[in-house]
Amino acid sequence: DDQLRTLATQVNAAVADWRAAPLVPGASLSGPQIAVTNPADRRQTIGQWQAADAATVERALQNAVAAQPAWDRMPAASRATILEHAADLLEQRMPQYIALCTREAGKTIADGVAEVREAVDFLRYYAGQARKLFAPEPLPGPTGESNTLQLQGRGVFVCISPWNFPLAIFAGQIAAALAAGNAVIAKPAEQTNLIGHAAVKLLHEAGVPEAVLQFLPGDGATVGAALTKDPRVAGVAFTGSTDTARAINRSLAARDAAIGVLIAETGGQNALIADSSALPEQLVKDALASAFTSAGQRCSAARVLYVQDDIADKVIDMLAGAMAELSVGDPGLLSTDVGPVIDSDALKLLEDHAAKMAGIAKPIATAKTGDSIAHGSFFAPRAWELQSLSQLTRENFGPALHVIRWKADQLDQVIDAINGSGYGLTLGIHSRIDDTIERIAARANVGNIYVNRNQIGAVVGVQPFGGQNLSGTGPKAGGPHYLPRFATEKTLTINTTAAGGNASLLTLG
Ligand code: UN1
Repeated sequence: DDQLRTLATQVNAAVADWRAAPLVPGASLSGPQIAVTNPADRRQTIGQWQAADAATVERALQNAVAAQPAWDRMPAASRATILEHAADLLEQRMPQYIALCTREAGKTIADGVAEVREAVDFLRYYAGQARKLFAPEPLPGPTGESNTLQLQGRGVFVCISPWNFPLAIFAGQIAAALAAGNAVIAKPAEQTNLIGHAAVKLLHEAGVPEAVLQFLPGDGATVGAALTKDPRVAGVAFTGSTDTARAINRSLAARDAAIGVLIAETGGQNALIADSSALPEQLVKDALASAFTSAGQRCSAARVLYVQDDIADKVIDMLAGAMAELSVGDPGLLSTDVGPVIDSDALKLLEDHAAKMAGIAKPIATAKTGDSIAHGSFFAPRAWELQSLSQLTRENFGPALHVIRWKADQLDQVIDAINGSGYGLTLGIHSRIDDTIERIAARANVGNIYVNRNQIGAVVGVQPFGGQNLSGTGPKAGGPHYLPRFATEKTLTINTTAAGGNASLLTLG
């Protein structure tokens, strides 16, 4: 529509000399400027970034420790007001943030819009939660005593975020940690430093003190590992691979300090189960959206389509037809369905996967690509038919879908195989039979189940998002239990009489 066209024009016109460097008060920055290239066209440099060194990491920790108590003592409602102001600013400046998502992360315009919206939603949601949960709560108790439960920030929180939601998840983690009264050190994914830098600047502009929210771009060893092993860090919010989450957990546990908290959201081997009562048109549309939106670079994306054999031929045919219609190319064009993958390493992994599939799977379809892809990291969406889920040994983070047929008496085996992958993030179900839907939903060990729709795009506050087992620690992002995990609880019991003793004991006594 017209609004989207106007937005796309603004997005594509937004050019700036985007820069990212550590945002750490008092640090003296040195070191090389590293060029950032556009994943859709590697010949284009869109900005520069500079990595943090060990001295900058140390300075950031000192700043955070010094600044946190005052931030924590502020009423939660005042912190919330600042985050809501940031949400307003982000909304006003939508085109330039979408532009960054398109150029640096290769997001389509539609994905860019969703990305900014989700960031705005996270900021407002955790602000609202903080107002509700952080007010001191008087508890009933015996006469002669007052009892209050109060949430407080844990201290310094490190937020390590992924490139696939470089604004939404980045801002979401930070918003929760800040709302709860923590000082935050944010380490973005190395692929999306420019977006992270712009988001942190915006939060500063909205009123978050610079020492309360610091920005440390850099690699996992110099920045990530140095932070997570430091005893001054009270907790880490992390979204990324299961292996990295494990390493962070080990590092937190090994410190000679209080045991740090880890809130991790990791990968998935997400399935979509369709039985013979599924409506093929709807199924194919939802499978396509679940597998190929954002070039399949969502941890929520469908990787495996289990289709009951009665409808399998028809569905596979329609899938191949629909894939031929996908438009793969320039993410800045409104007509593009699938943009590039994030970088050449990601592309290489997918190409290796395709080579492996060529040996063991039956090809179903490869989407067509236009001329615009010659210089970018593009992987045309692909689908194969497999015999069993055990043929997939890892999560394939891109537009790759695997179809497996099942027979009427094999439903339990299908669910066992999905649970057996060890992951448990999203699950799609396409069926018109209530019993089947209930049976699958009850037995599948996953965090988010979607019935007769696509299985991506969880909405903050509406569909709290996060998985089980290898897919993460919980609590779910955008859900009511997330924010309290960033806080510590304090019970305050005051004797309101002039006599000594313990009113509770007398009452219970
Ligand atoms: C992720 O891919 O890391 O439900 C999370 C969704 C998004 C979250 C995906 N809101 O698709």
